[in-house]
Amino acid sequence: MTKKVIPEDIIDRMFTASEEFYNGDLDAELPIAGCSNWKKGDPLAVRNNEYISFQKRAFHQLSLQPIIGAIAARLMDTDTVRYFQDQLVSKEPNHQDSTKVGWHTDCSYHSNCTSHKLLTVWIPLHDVDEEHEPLVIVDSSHKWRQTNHMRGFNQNNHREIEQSFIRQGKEFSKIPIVLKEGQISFHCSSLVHGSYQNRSNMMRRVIVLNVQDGDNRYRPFWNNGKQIHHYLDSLCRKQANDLPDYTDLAIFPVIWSDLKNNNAN
Ligand SMILES: O=C(O)CCC(=O)C(=O)O
Ligand SMILES: [Fe+2]
Repeated sequence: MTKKVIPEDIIDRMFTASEEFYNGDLDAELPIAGCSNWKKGDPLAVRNNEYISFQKRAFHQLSLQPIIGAIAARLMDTDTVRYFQDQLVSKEPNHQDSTKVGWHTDCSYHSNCTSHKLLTVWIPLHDVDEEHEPLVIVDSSHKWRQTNHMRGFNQNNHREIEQSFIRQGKEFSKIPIVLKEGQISFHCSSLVHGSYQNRSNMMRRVIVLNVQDGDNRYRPFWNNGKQIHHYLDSLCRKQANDLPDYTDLAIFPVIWSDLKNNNAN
């Protein structure tokens, strides 16, 4: 959790961009299917839109904030921080049980990455109090084993998952991350997290940004005989060996580089 590090005018601009986005005002259509991309008329109470910087350029202004990169570089102990993906997650107001986000780990969605250092940045577009249902993290869960296949984001089975960890002797201690506009939080990709229903009377909106360290590269990955692909694998350039290149700056721009900043001094 940080103090206020993102200026209010940038957050306000992102809030407006999210409204424009929901009204169909896009800069680019995602060229292929295969990711969550809520659109008007979809019944889902959690609106999940991935690769939003790709779809609407205004969101880059937030995702490329150097302060985010500078903090991430220290947390990941790396000299280079690259964008990996971002998403707009909103929850319809008023107690809807279906606005829960199930317990999951983000590394479960990043199996094609060689690095275990990827971080998620949670950036609310307004004050997020208890009633809006903040992000909830599970204390010390990044040390638990066998959590790298928890793809439960869209599940509504909190109690079931909790009980299964408790049966294994784990303490399932939940910490809500209440933030003011301009504050952000970082979590490592092996931390178990989710959230509960939005009890407020406004839509709860956040930008979720994933960043990769300088050493991260693509690796082929199979789960139960099925090859796993990341959405951007088919959009980024290829390496000489024909595998996706996670250092392609056109898709994964650098947010922070100690090398660049040292050269500038
Ligand atoms: O906003 C939420 O409730 C969940 C977001 C999330 O899964 C994340 O920040 O990694
Ligand atoms: Fe997550």
